[in-house]
Amino acid sequence: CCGTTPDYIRETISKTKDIPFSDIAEKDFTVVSSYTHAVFVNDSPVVIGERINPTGKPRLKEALRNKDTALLAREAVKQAEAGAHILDVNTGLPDIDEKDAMLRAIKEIQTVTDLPLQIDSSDPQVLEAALRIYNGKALVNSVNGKKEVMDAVFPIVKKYGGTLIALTLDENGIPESAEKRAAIAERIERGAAEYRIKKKDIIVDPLAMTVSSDQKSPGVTLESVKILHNRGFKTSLGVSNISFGLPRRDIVNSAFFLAALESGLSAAIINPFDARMNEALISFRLLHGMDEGCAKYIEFASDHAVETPKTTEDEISLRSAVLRGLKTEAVKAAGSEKYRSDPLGAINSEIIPALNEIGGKFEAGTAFLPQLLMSAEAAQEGIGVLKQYIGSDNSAGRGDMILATVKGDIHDIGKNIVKVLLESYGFRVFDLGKDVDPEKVLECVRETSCRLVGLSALMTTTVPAMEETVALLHSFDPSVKVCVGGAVLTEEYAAAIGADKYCPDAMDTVKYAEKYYG
Ligand code: THG
Repeated sequence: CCGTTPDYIRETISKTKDIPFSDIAEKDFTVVSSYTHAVFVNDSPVVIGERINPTGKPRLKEALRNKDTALLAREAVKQAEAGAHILDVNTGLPDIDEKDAMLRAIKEIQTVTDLPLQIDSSDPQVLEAALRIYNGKALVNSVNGKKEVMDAVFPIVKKYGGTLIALTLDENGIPESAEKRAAIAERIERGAAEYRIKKKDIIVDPLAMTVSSDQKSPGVTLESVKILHNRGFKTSLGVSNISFGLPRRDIVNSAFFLAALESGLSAAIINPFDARMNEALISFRLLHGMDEGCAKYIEFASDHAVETPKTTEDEISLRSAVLRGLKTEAVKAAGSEKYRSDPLGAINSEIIPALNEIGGKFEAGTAFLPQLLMSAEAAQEGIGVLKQYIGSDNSAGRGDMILATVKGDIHDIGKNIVKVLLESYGFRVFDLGKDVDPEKVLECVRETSCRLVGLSALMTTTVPAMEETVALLHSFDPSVKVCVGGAVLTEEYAAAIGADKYCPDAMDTVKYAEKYYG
């Protein structure tokens, strides 16, 4: 792949063979990772988004039962945008196949966000299946002090890697004293050591339980965090548990959150959309020397000068649905009233800018191929809906154009957008599809009187096929005009492969066709 030929390997060896080996060094940090990056659990508190959890969410329950992953994808993207560092994924419902739902969820979530995941299940079989397909070092939520559970979970973590969340409960339940909870943590640490799972790869959760049933328990939990922190354990809590059964949970949650942070909490499972939680966290960082020059706080304060972030699920615009790669949302937005009268406007001002933005991020290395493809698919679905409103009465024959995505390339989103635009501007399009042989394009030119061709290629590897097609058409008839476009092309490159015109975007192709037909 990518030029790794025997020659390349030979060359690499000759250039590196004299570099001395360095020994693998033990690294004493707690880290989880996704397929793109690592999140370190150290002094700065880590936010774990709690929203992918059916508890108390009828719509998510329904979606899990129907194997509908769109809502999961959306919750994942929104939590990432709200600043979560890690996402908890819990698919436990009594009447569904939890393992199947977990696998579905992880696959979907990994395509829309690059955040590391915390796999939340009490069933070791679900944990194992999930770790097998997870790309990275996951947070494994959870093990506890029960022998049976330790025996089931440690081997899985040893095999697949992962950072363990250890709940301080055992065969006798949850101890009422902080000392006893810490003692369970130490027992779990010893048990894990037998599997060579290190203390740094264990995050202890001393269990937040609702204050509504026992008003002493939050104090015990906070005390436990302090003791564990002092004994060198990283800690984590399901902070929102504290307020189950109470009104205005945000008030209690944020007060408890701050107290836990002050006690040394390393990671918190919270609702990242909650304004009070975000205020607590940003202030905590500011007051503990984690916000140089108060920059983050000032940015936050000016962003929230008037409005506070909503906790409700607001409507997602077509542009942001495409940008975030959310297909179902794109279809919904595209079908909304406001675009019916101006579907072309929707393509031009919503879909195309979103594709340009994600394309730019891809080039800059801040977005990755799966995200690019998800956006392309969302765009395609959105365009599919908008097409119905464009109306076919204006196909009055302003001229014809042949379109093809070149041989070897199966990414036809760009070509499809060009087609929709051309048709809506009154041109007739011969769409040859994707992965099209040069001969096939020539055949179409031969059989029709059309002498205007548009070629697209998304990948560098398929540009030679584009060059070949251009040459073939020009050798058949030098008057054939070929315009080219696609993510990797540039003006210079288009000229170098003998194309008649480089079209940086869909509208440019329409303009070129208009000019051609005068
Ligand atoms: N420790 C560990 N893992 C955990 C918990 C813990 N995982 C699950 C839970 N506790 C943490 N996650 C949540 C998720 C949701 C809520 C609370 C904790 C919650 N949900 C609202 C409800 O049920 O009413 C609904 C939310 C909404 O619709 O906005 O409160 O302690 N290791």
